[in-house]
Amino acid sequence: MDKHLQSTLHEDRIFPPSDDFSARARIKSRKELDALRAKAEADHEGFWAGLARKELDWQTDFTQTLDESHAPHYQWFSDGKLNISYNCLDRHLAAHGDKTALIFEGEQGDTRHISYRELHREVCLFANGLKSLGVAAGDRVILYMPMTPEAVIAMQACARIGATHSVVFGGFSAESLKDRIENAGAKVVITADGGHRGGKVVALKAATDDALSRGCESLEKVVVLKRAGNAVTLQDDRDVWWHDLIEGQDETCEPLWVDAEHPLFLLYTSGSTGKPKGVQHASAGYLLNAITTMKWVFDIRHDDIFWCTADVGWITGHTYVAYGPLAVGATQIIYEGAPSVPDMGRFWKVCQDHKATIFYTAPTAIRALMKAGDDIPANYDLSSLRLLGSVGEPINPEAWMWYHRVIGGERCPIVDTWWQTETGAHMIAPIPGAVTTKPGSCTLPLPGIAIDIVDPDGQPISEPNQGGVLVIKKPWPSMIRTVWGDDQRYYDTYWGMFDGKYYVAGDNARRDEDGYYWIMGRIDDVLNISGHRLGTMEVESALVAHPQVAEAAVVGRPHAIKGESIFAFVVLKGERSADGIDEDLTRELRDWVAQQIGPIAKPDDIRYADNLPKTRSGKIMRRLLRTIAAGEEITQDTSTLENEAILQQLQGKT
Ligand code: 7RM
Repeated sequence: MDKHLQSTLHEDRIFPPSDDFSARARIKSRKELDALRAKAEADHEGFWAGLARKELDWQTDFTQTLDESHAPHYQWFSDGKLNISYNCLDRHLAAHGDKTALIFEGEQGDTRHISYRELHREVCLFANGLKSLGVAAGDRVILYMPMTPEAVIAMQACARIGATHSVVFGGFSAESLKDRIENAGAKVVITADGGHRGGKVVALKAATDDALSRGCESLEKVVVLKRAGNAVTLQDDRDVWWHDLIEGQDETCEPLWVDAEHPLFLLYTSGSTGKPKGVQHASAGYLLNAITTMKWVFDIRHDDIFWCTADVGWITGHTYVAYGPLAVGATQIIYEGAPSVPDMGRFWKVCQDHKATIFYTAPTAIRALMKAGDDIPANYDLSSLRLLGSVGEPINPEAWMWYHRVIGGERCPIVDTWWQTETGAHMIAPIPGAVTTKPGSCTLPLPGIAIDIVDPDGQPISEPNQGGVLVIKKPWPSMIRTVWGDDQRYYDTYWGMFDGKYYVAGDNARRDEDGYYWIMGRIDDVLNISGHRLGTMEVESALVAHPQVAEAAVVGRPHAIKGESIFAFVVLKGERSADGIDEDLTRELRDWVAQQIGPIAKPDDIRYADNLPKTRSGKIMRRLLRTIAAGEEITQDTSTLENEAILQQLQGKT
């Protein structure tokens, strides 16, 4: 069997930054970037200590940069004190109090502009409201909210008083909400009557009531924002309207100075077992990497209009909506709803109407918008855009090219950012004014981030294009601190594979001859065809490169001779046959893949469907597809799927 993961896909297109972009960028050349990287390599702690003092406002300076005495529970700047909300709001007021912080657009078209001064006021009022409910430093507060400014206000208010928030995505069920409230031992839930999503009202308060009726012993109070105006029932002793809570509160609220390591938030990821896994982040280190990446990767400037489309229920919505843009004093767009309301032009209309300059979204959205055709974006003026970003999954080169050509007008650099809930901020990404991009590669590790690729024995793989396990070799400020209440699970999941030596991300990757990183897929999804180990990404990208294919997912299916054969699920740009089978096209696609990357990667089976099973944040769930490909009944939990109904179709039942 191959020791290394085999790579078969070759991509020769390259896109150097334009002189114009580089001239105005914060980091202007590869030389400048390499110097920064060399500085970090020469003195890892000194590099981060310098940035921590430059980029953060401290109430008490720190004397120790990195404390390794509890490794792998690393601590950064641990005897320093600061407040995260102060760093996001107060410090901008004197010079930029009237600058717009948030441009909000609801799904139904309502808009609001909120300045830094107004946001600060709202955060103070609400923080005082939380205090009046008895919320104190270290208490856990759950947010189960629509994507409105109040979600950001509530997160910032928690940070202001040292409460640890945990946002549960509004699309999750009452049962998942209950599990998270119980695991966190939360005292308060902040929710809304409802939110607008996909043309419907999502009844958040009703789901909260349902969750609380199933247990949640620790829960004392529920705060309810009036948003959608749908009918709700308030329980007298437990529930309070947001507007009643802030009524008469003081408009100032002194920030509570907390330790650098104070738990800022928990964010639950579903994990492979049923029990939710609460990724715990700290304060100072987290905000530091949020800030450095806003500057390095998004090249954020005073006059930018930044739009990250992620919901605050995901890490992307924490780092690049609730914290990063505010910490650097930027103006950002928040959109409440779905990209398809009223039609697939909504994102482009929002970009046009609010003059977005930086747009950051996920490959799943890019592929869906690409499937809708070029005519739709052509109806909008996208000339304000200067930089595009991608996050969440490998972006297939064809989707990258479409994004570049149709959305970016061949003018905007694309930053393909690799990172995780656990890493807190971008780890591998191009610096747009300095790094030549290649479609499908997240390019180079950021300064101060020690990435490597190792074989199953933990030996670094130095030959180019040999796939292996992606690891991070040195601690970094915004790293996960633990799994809430389960240090053993923290160790087992992220450090166990190489006995605590490296942080293991769970992805496979290769590095090409220029040192560029290419993510090949999750370790658990590797295909094993006659002893050749292949990642999912390359076969999928070869399929997506076919003019008729919009999206593809491949999995291994048990095979008597080869061990595994490749089973591909394909979404076409146009119509598909009713039974999901199309022999002519299948023959063509098999030949196409053989031609693009070699006969070894030829799918034995191809099934056509209207969509793929995805998590709520848009990642393809290959685990379920493996069960379907093997012809087995699905016994896994499918409630975290965004589109549960698609399973019937994928099984060939509709
Ligand atoms: C930010 C986020 C993390 C996993 C990660 C990868 C995949 C994310 C990229 C990517 C290829 C990218 N956090 N992933 N970004 N794969 N290229 N640019 O998504 O915790 O929800 O997921 O997502 O597998 O390990 S996450």
